[in-house]
Amino acid sequence: MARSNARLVRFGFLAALLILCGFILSKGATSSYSISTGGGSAKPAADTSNNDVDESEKKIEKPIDPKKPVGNNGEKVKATFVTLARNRDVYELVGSIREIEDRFNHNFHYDWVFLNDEEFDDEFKRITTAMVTGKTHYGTIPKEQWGFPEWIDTDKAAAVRKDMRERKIIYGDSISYRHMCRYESGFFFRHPLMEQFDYYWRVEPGIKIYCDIDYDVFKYFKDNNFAYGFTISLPEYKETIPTLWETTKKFIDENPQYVDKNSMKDFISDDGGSSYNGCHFWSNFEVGDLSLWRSEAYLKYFDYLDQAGGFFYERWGDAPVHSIAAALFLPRERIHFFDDVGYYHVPFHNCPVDQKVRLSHRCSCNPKDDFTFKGYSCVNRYYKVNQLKKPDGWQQYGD
Ligand SMILES: Nc1nc2c(ncn2[C@@H]2O[C@H](COP(=O)(O)OP(=O)(O)O)[C@@H](O)[C@H]2O)c(=O)[nH]1
Ligand SMILES: [Mg+2]
Repeated sequence: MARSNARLVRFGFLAALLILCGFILSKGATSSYSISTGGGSAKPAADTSNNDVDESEKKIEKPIDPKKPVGNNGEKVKATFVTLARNRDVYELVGSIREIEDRFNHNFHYDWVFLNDEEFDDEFKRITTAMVTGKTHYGTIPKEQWGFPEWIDTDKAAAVRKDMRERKIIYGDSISYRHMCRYESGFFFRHPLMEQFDYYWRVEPGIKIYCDIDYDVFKYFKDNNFAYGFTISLPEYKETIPTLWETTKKFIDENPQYVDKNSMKDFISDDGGSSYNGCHFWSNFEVGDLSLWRSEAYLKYFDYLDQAGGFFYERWGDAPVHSIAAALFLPRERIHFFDDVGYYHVPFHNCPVDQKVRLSHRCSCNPKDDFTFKGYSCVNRYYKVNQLKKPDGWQQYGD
């Protein structure tokens, strides 16, 4: 009797020990660590406690169709990435494509249009097609869009380049850079390959995207009726655009109907439009509604600038040309500042200063490098003229 009681006690003790072990194990051997980001999209720490999984939850997930868009309910906007590049740019470009794909496009599979003033070679096509998860398209630029128009005095243009070389103005002596700026200003959106699209995102070689973009940027643009989006803004070198503003003012005087009554003119001028403060959206990154560039206002404006010859007699960039047009022809609410994507093109960084944004979007950048609120950045002015509230803690990252 005593023996069987002792056996019962041993059995009871063993059972209690087993239950205790089970309980400890079920709590998980490793500790988990989670940060509350407030953004709501950070992944929860792995939950190892639920070993009693309902049978119905054990089913194997079907593999996701790699070409099926996720995160936008399958509703794809007619949109594309677009890159102007030379064949030799391919290895600098693959890094940019990888950044865009890893941070955004692997979920959405938007197409990519590549444009070049020469034929793309097989190596360029093979490599870029392997990198892009959407369809790729390759276009050659017609000669008349990448050359001196017949009304340009090429001797005068050559004298300008010589002078700019002596004054060490960046790209001041380059012919191809001028063709590039003119093409990006006035023609990329008219290429036949672009005709099927309503929205675009411009990408250059050597850029970085620092944060996860888990929403469909194009759908976001469409839903919000945005027409132009930027990440970095700064003043243009005045030496490259001595008469751009005078020419613009003449155009506006002749065509006042094109200036929107709620335009963001106060972003580009500090004195009511008398002079240009140089603020421009850095156009190596652009997300936009192509109908802005296809509008009568812009087509006429570009033509006016082109006739004036400043792409060759000066060195007008596509960034100030696009920016002035967006600031004048659009209502201000159609211009969008991306404070959440994180972006780099030498030498400036956009790194969200708001920690909540950085953590929830897994941004891989140092906010101390952020240019957004530095003294030289025009984004300060963008916040001011639009009466926007700067993110918490921005002062820490200004100068
Ligand atoms: N096809 C072609 N693309 C060019 C040429 N020059 C510049 N680009 C492209 O135009 C864009 C701007 O040129 P980039 O050298 O990056 O100028 P930066 O960013 O102002 O220093 C990039 O996408 C280049 O790949 C050219 O002569 N031919
Ligand atoms: Mg560049």
